[in-house]
Amino acid sequence: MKMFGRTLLTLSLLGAMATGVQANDKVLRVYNWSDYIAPDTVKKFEDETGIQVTYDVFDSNETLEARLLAGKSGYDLVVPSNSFLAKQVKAGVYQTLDKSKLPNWKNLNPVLLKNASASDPDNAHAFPYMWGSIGIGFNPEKVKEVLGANAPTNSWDLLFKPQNAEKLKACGISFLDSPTEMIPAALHYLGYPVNDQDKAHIAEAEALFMKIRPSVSYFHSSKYISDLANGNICVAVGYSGDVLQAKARAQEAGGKVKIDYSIPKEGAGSFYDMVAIPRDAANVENAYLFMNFLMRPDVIADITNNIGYSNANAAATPLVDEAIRSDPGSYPSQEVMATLYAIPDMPIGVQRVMTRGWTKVKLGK
Ligand code: SPD
Repeated sequence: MKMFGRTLLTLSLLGAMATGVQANDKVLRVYNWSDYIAPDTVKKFEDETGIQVTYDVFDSNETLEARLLAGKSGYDLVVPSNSFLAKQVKAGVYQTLDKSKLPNWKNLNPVLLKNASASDPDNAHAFPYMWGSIGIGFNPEKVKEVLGANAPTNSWDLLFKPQNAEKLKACGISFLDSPTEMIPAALHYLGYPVNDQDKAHIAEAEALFMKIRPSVSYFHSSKYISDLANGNICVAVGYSGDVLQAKARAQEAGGKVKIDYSIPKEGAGSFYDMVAIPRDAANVENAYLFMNFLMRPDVIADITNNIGYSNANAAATPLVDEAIRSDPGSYPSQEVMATLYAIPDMPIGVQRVMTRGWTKVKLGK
């Protein structure tokens, strides 16, 4: 029996190789950011197509990139940010998209497609899923208790001024565990370009973190959602939609904990998260079906309504809850948008320098 099964498998693989068509069982393996999909999206897709989805999550580009560059990630669909995409495209990590298999592409927002094409000319390998900013999530009541009514919650001074961080230590501070996002934030605060490759300037940015390191509770890129919501920390540098999820959870839990999100007036990082098919994906046709499904206005609007991030689908906008569309954290004003900078795409060598420095920051020595 076993032998027969193996022979059949071998024959179908040989057949697939001969026709150039990749094998597609009724399975799909997706690797997405944590807290980045509606609770029933995958089930809806499975019910409509009969395809079984294995859905895994990560919480940093660094983690995703390590898997992709090691080769044979085992995934059919992944979600890198635009700042990492360009390098990965050049490294040949992704398949060129056959847009004839994506009839719902027409629903995507042309302005956002154009912005995203800066990392992937002609949007040849990926489409934008969600976008957002990296700002400050905070508990206004606790921050006020510690720093008074004039606490600079609209400025990076809130955290980068050691005298503020020292006081906020009492109620808990967290930063994203991502050197490629946090070091540019410090460079920007210090008045340097966010894509500054000067090692002395990068060292200054690390030194800024070292000064406040004793006041930081932890560095993590997803744990702050629940910690903000249940009052375990009072300030988190985090992703816009994740902070809005913390706010929603706190409200659902009775509203005792209040959470706000601010995009600091000095400016903050912005990102697009992009959906792409790895070169060695085993279930390419199913990946196209899932991509096309995610481009459906009803599907993507439902995701935004659950996770609080703005999607890149123009046709979905009328279906997005008014509360989200009018939230300046999800949909900032034009004025605020003008203060956002794109998280820079750093050469691998500079990325390594940042990662080494960041390890020292986390260790505090
Ligand atoms: N929980 C989902 C977080 C998604 C954040 N992606 C951001 C990447 C920033 N470069």
